[in-house]
Order: sequence, then structure tokens, then C-alpha cells
Amino acid sequence: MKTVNVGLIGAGFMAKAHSVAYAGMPMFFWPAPAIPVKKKLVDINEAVAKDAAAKLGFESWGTDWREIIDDPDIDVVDICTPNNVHAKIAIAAAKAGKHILCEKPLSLTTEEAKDMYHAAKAAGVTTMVAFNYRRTPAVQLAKKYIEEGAIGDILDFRGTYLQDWSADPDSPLSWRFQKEVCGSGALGDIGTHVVDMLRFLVGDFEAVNARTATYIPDRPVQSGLADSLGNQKGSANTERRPVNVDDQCCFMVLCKNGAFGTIEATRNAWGRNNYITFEIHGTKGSLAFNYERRDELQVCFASDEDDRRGFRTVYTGPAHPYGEGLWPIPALGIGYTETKIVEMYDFMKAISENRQPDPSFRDGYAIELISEAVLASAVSKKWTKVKSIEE
Ligand code: SOE
Repeated sequence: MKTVNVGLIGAGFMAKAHSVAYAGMPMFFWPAPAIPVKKKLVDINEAVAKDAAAKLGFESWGTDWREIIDDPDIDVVDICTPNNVHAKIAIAAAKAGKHILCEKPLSLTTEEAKDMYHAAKAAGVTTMVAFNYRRTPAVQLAKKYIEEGAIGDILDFRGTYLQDWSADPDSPLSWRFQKEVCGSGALGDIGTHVVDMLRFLVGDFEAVNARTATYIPDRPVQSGLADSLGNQKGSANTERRPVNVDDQCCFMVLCKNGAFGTIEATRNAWGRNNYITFEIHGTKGSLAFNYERRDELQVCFASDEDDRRGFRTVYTGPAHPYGEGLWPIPALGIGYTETKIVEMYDFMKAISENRQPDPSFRDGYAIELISEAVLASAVSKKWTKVKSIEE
């Protein structure tokens, strides 16, 4: 069976998620399209790199990402770094002929996204952006209902991604609050996941009208290298520095097919942990999903008898997308790990079939163009057209 040698850059939460998925994917999907081999892990900090490589099962480690690019044995470059270095690593990887998996959002700016897309296209390599939530079987089932016309023409939709890990004003100023490193705040970090899902389900966005807000203008400087995602609180004596990105972002969307929607993202919603939801209303029915109950899809059909009409729950299982690899009885329950395992399956399958998967760098670039329009609209306070991809 074909093996694919992986070089992973970064050693945080995502490095762990991807490493578990590389190991687990062939245990779920057999025969696997390719067997990932964890060759080398790189992090700028030597101790962190050494420790992560041992813990996550990599054969070797290093401190310079160019070691991975220059290594002829590496087939896949997996980018799990903060957003500000995605572009330079991805462009170098493409030029070296490596396939690329990049964490979301794709880049800091649309210019970077365009360059990444063009570099990968010119090199003919397979690319994927790690928007894993669309791979939840219930989300794929929603797509199936829509494609089959089961809910008719889509009229409108609403999507949310609500978290509370940074709602406390004393939670630290990680890189996720510094524009130079992250590009945007709640919008890029979590809003783009919902944009990806709704773009996948409903279609391309034409224009947006947005409002963004920064609720906590400064935060305590974080100590240590790892992003603590709110778990390390500053004390009264800790130096505070400004936040220059959005804590909350809400926007209306007009799709190219005429559907209208709203999308909301915040990391300041006390009580909401990973509250990714959508509701889609069509001329013949509705669909609703909540990631906190990720094995369920709520469906309602207008054609039901008046006295029976209402949302029913479909629990995903072997009859549903990815069911052949996941668990054998509906509602045994999948988790975050399974969404990443499925992501790795689709990525390895695309590599072995020499094609682009969804979402590829082209989709990542399209989402950057949407984010750019959202941020521009929040300033102009006007409807703003989403620019087209420059092929
Ligand atoms: C932080 O908000 C975060 O880790 C995001 O960056 C991830 O993409 C999301 O899946 C979980 O929350």
C-alpha cells in the first residue's frame, strides 16, 4: 500500500489533532487510500519540538521549517502554525512539489491567499484547508437533502459559531488577538468555519453587510509559548497590551443564488463552548444542525400532514456519509477527532487520485475574499460586494 511521508510544522493543539488523525485514519477507513507516515515535526522552540515529536509519534524533529521543505523524502507539508507564516511555508512547499494541508484561515490577507493558490496551481500539488466541521456526517447529510431538492429552493439561513474561552477580560493576549499574527479575530478564527459550511451548503456569497466589535480592548500578555486558549489568567500585575482584532462579528449575506442569511461569530458568549449551528429554510422544508449535538440532523418537511409536521431527528450512522468507516450503530457518537480523521481520509484520497479535494486552497482563497468584504463592510457600514477569485 502507498505510504505518504508527512512533515508537520507547529506543535500546538492542531499538531495533536492532525497527528491523532494520521494514526487513526487507516484504522477507520480500510483499505486506506494511503498510509500516512509521521516523518518529521518542526517547531521554532527546540524543547517543544523534541517533546512534541516524541509525544505525537514523529520519527524526527527540527527547529527550522525549511528542513521539511528541503527533505526529498517528505510528500506532504502540514501547516499547523499561527496564520502569519502560512503563506511563506505553503508557497515554498508548493515550489518544492509537496502536497499541502494548511490550518484555517488560509492566510492573513487576500493577496497572500491568491499567491498560495497560484503557487499550488502552478506546481500541480494537492491542497486542502482544514475546515473540518463540514466533514461532520450530519452536515454532509444536510448537503445530500439539499442536492436532492428535499427542502426545495433555499430561501434563507442563519449560522453561528459561539464560544466563551476568551470572554474573561483577564484571559491572555494570545496570537489570536494580534492582527499582525492572526489577520482577524473571531471572524478568521471561528467565523470562517461557518462561512465554509454555509458556502458548501447554500452556495457562493455575492455581498455582505457587517458589524464587528472589540469588547475587551486590552489583555494580559501571555507567558510561555503555547497558546493557552483562555486557560491562563493574568494577575493584576501582569502587563496588558492592546487587542486589535474583532471579538465579535455579525453579518448579513446575499448569495449568488438569491438566498439570504446571517452569520454570527463570537468568543465572548458565556455558556457557549463550541456552538456551531445552522438553520436553513427552503420552499419545501428546513434543516437544522448544532455541533454540540453533532450526531443529529433536524429535518422538517412541508409535505408532512398538518398534524404531524415538525422537526424530526435523524441520528447519523452507517447509512450516512462516512458511515462505512465510522461506528456501526447510529448515535454511538463521533467527536472532534473523527472530524479530523475524516479530513485526513479525504486529503489522502485526493492525493492518491491526483486531484483537489474540497475545501482546497481555491476555497480558502474564496473565504479570504469573503472575510475581506466583511471587514470592509464593518468600516463602511454598507453592503459590500465579495470580489471574485483571480484564476
Ligand atoms: C479557537 O477558537 C479554536 O481553537 C479555533 O481556532 C478552531 O478552529 C476551532 O475548531 C476550535 O476553537
